[in-house]
Amino acid sequence: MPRVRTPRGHRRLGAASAALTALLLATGCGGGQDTEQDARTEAWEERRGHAETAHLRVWDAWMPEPANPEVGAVYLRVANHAETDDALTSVSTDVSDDAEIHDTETTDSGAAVMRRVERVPVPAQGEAELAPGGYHVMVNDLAHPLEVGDEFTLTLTFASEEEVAVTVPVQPMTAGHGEDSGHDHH
Ligand SMILES: [Cu+2]
Repeated sequence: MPRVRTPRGHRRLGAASAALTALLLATGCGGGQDTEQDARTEAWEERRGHAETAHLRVWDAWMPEPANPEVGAVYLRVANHAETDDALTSVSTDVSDDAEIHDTETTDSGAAVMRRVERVPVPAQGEAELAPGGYHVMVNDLAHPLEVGDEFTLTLTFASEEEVAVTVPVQPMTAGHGEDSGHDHH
């Protein structure tokens, strides 16, 4: 924010913030036509965890409030800025000693089943998404039940030996999965 020292500072700040709002509306992908639900979803999304190293960026990290008090799933996105392929190979948290990387598969009978995987590929100059219906971090044996508003630290270790620690907020299941937003697909 610009510092305004004149006696009319309040009015000038007001004008500056109106200009900022206009700028955000002009550049936002919602275009000001969001419904209330979309606005609430975006407010949750803004509070999701993010972290960065020289070559990796992690963002959109969150856990839907677990229905089962002992097990939760973490979703997030990873971008690899390096010229070489990388992969997420292990995970750990401060709320459980038992966190795993899972994928979700649909069986021949149409049931969704999860299985543990050793790695999530993150291609050079590319991205990986951990999202409902696909890859996720499964946090088993939670030390205590997690509720909306709680947060914890998730440490991601990559094949490149880079480590990224990201804060994961617990959010309502209804905070949105991004699957219908269309914003993030290339
Ligand atoms: Cu799982």
